[in-house]
Amino acid sequence: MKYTADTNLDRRPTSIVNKPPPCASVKLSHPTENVALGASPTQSSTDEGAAAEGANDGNSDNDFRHGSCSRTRKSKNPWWRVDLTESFNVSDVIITNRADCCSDQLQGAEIRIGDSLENEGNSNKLCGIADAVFGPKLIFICDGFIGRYVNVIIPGPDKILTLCEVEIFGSELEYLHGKGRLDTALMLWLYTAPQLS
Ligand SMILES: [Ca+2]
Repeated sequence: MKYTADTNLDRRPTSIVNKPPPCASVKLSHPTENVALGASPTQSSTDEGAAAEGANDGNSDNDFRHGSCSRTRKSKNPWWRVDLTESFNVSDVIITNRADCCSDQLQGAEIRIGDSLENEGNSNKLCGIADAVFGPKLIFICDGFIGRYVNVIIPGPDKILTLCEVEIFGSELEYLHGKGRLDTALMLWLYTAPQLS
């Protein structure tokens, strides 16, 4: 299983970022950034006006009453999905659970990642299951998962899916296999090449 309960709320590593040299006019994107920000979300139903957008609005306020969480109606197999518009190499997914009450409702939530919309994306590859919800944040390590769609689903009847934030860290495939590598090589050359007079 690739799920861990949260321990460090500010755990995003920064050491993996290759800080661009000051000479660079070449833009090198952060190899892992929250790609859920600005992406288009949807969910199986909406309860209490808590739209899908609450789960990726960049606000991790975990008090549902403050209006920055998504929530479905009590239903069978409720799900939330975000469309990243292109496939990303996902490294990890961090869910902020609601903390004002009902945190255990997230028990059994699954993270699924892939490029298919079959079964609303809920049949895509399984990254992890929240089978022990006891922290304010749930961290799913999904290294090696590639997909355009990231789903959170709670299988079973009479479930409510509330998500105060879903952060998805990953990098463009282009970065790994093409442009990014070229940019890096160019930057290194610019940084290390002798000054031309
Ligand atoms: Ca939010």
